Amino acid sequence: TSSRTQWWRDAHFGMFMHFGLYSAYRGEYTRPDGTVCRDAEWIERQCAIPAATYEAKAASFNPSSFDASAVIGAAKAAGQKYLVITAKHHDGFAMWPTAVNNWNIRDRTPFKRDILAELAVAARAQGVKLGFYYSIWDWHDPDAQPGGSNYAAYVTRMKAQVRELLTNYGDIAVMWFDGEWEAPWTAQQGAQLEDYVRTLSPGTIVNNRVGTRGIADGDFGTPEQEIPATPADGQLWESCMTVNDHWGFAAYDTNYKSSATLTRNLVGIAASSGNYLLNVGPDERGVIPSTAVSRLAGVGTWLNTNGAA
Ligand code: JFZ
Repeated sequence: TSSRTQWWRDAHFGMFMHFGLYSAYRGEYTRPDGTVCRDAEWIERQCAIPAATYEAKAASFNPSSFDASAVIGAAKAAGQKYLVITAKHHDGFAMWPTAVNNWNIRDRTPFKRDILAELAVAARAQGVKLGFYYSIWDWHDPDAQPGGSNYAAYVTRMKAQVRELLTNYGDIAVMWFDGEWEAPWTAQQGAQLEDYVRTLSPGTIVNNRVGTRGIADGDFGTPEQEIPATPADGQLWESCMTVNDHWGFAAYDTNYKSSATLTRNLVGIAASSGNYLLNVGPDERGVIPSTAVSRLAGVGTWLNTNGAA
């Protein structure tokens, strides 16, 4: 518990945002035979979408209604102090114009804008901290595949992307790694990546999925969809949860938690000195579903009414 993590421990509440090329499917893939397969941010893998088909989808991904100020405003209205956006999920698609490859929003979509730059400007203007989710597992880079001939070359590219994220967008509050469990990723590579982040950006708080989720990996543990009964000794922790039943946008998923449930989760987590990272998934236009926004706003109303904001 260093002063470096003070703001994060005080914050207790952040917005998680799963937004990527998968959002363009709206949770449904219609196969060539006309049958429909449903999933969200895992749709490429779970629905066995051919790589060429998934790549072609990028040409129609145009989330032109994305409004970074509105996103940050929704977080603020909920009482959330930081935002963690999926810069790159398992599909490997970069939501910023990375120079490392052309599998990114600028080179492949008609949208072309830099989601991360827009969020950085809006977050700074409204006093919300910004963090990036980055998947170590990568379904797109040939060298990252099981049996890929040159995983070291992929790791070099990954570090180059992490450098972009930590140097091109101002202060980055959190690096939230994921997908360490499937990649041919070792504890040593995790420790090296964590050191790399520390060197580039000493103030950035790092989650434990950078390595092997040990007590010494990163700054905080990441229980998922649960409030741990007995938090690990001395380790900071953050529970990530969905507002409905999926991380990425799925039009058919209207199973939104009530504001009361979300508030109870937040209060329970904060009472155990944890953080609550509550996810929303913008749709193919870049808009957070209005029900999600209003359920979050209900939490903010409770916080304000009870003097907890
Ligand atoms: C991962 C991703 O695969 C998923 O798409 C989403 O981004 C989520 C936040 O993280 O999924 C996980 C990761 C860890 C566990 C379960 C699902 N886990 O520890 O049980």
